[in-house]
Amino acid sequence: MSTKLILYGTKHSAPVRTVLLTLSALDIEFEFREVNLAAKEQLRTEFTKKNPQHTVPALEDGEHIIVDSHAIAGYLVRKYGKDDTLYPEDFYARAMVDQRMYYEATTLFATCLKQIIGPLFRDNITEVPKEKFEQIRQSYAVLEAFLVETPYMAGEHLTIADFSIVSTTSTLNFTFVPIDKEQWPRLADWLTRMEALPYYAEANGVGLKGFAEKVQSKMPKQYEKLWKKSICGDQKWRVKVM
Ligand SMILES: N[C@@H](CCC(=O)N[C@@H](CS)C(=O)NCC(=O)O)C(=O)O
Repeated sequence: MSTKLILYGTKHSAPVRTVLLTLSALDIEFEFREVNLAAKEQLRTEFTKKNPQHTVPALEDGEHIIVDSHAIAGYLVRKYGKDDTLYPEDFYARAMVDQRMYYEATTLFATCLKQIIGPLFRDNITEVPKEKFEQIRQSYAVLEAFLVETPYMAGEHLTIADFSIVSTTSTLNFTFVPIDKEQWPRLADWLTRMEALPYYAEANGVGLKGFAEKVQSKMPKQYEKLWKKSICGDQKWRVKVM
């Protein structure tokens, strides 16, 4: 590779962690450039020139800039992957991966996570409305259904759909609605298998833990109450990545 890839982002961001997981799985060298969202660095002209959507992640590959975690993950596999396992060339297999990633983008991230995070960090609310937790539970039920026929989110093998979904689902699980292994056994098992990937802790766990600490500081009372009420009383999920 002639030019080193540059990834712009913060490890607290779930979409950024999707890209970190993909880069790790492909064993690609890259430079990480921190974009501090709290300081609104994503709105600075030097960044909006690269990404008018002012979102992270953004990837610089020589003269090209690619934005959106799903587009970046697919690009990385197609350009740098030794084979197509993580993002299959087969039309149907790829459609499955794409569908799962659209679900992540529109529901897990945009509807579940972003709608909680916005008010928490932008409007300084300290209590998340209960219906938001119900939306997360409903999305866990959909993920459980995705896993009925196959061990991974989009088929028999690990793909970038798993990276995308684990970045948000691990965040929702760790901060807002712990995954109850009685209610969603396939989802709990899948998450355990994802956590066992050799690069998981570094690529997803570190940023996830940092993000969870920020959430806890924003809603300390509700956070404790949520975890006390959790059916996963052993807090297995919570300590796993620490
Ligand atoms: N669909 C996008 C979502 C990216 C996104 O919204 N990132 C958030 C951080 S998690 C962000 O950069 N927010 C800053 C802003 O919108 O100004 C992706 O998957 O990359």
